[in-house]
Amino acid sequence: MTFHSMWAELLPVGRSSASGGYRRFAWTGADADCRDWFRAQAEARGLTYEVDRNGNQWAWLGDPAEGDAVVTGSHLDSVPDGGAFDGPLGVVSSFAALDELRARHVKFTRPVAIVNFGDEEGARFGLACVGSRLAAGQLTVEQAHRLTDADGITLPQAMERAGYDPDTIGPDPERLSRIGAFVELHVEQGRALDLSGDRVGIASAIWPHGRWRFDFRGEANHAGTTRLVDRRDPMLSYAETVLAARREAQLAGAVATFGKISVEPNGVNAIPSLVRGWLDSRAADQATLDTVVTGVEKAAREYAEAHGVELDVVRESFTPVVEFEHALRDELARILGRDKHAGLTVPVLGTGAGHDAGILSGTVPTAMLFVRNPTGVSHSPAEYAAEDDCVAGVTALADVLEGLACR
Ligand code: HGY
Ligand code: MN
Ligand code: MN
Repeated sequence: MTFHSMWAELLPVGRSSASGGYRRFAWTGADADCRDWFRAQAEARGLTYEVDRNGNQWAWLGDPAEGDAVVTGSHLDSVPDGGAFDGPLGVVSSFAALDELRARHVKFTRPVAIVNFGDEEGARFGLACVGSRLAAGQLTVEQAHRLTDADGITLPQAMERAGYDPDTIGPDPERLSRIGAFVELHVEQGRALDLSGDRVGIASAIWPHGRWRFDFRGEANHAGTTRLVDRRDPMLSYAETVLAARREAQLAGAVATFGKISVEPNGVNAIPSLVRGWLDSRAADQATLDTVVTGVEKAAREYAEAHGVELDVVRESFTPVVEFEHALRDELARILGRDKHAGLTVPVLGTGAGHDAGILSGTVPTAMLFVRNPTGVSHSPAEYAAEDDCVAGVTALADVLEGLACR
């Protein structure tokens, strides 16, 4: 199996023929097909395959019980109509990098594993990085059991229907204690590498970011017969809040997006009773993020009051700032053969995108490699990375794994 052949095999899984985007949501059929693909890749290489208590998949080379393992991998699930690279590039590259190391006949001195973390995007249940948060104890079993999708199916029910035992979920400190370093390769979700002319870069940090649900409750009524003065229309408050989010983000040099909305009863000729909007906001530091979200909520409450609408705001997902461990980051720079002493700067870049590596960074030493994305577009069917850049990423990951696991 080459990178190209693995990529081609995975490409059609969970892809919408209508949009060309991916719908690989946690614990659905498409997710199961991705998981089958992962297991087949692991077993085809004679790796020890296992699924942990939280449904994350692992493929081991060597004995995990030895500890101090070097782990790589990423996720295979997607956002609605996401691209082909966000997540899968890291998993496919991990298998390809292992193949490259075997071709180099390296001698591993530490256990090595490839992981597929479940439900990284939170597309179905609204919380990002469920698999890695559960393992790291950043999501309690009670919180996980309360996660519910748009059809009212809870996470435990979805896991059970997918053939997994939801009663085992929970913190996995023993497993994480076996990891000496986790390195996640990911397509860049931005254009820094395209602008610098580099194929591969190293992550420095992840911006703090979160998701807040704004529930605007008004009064359902007839769209044709209700006078404007008599309306309590939540759609108006929502619309004004969307504009306020852009304004607050612009003022603060941050980002804020209302990308998801649900309307009840969602009829063309009915004034809504309820408009739910989800805010995603991110900033380079916590204080700025707090300023943006506070500003948006304050504006939303003023708009709601002006229209006789009630407002509830619920924080559904939050990830604090992540500063990747400097020693591991600098080790990657050294291994990649370019460091400041050689007069060459290693492209080290921050990101506003969340990752499992960010969740784990509080528990194990983690680092990230980025592969050039010429347009920077992500979370879209248009997401793209050139194959020669992807292959350069595989070589860089193989070099890093060799440098870390074959001392
Ligand atoms: O939303 C994110 O930043 C990531 O893709 N889960
Ligand atoms: Mn993503
Ligand atoms: Mn991702």
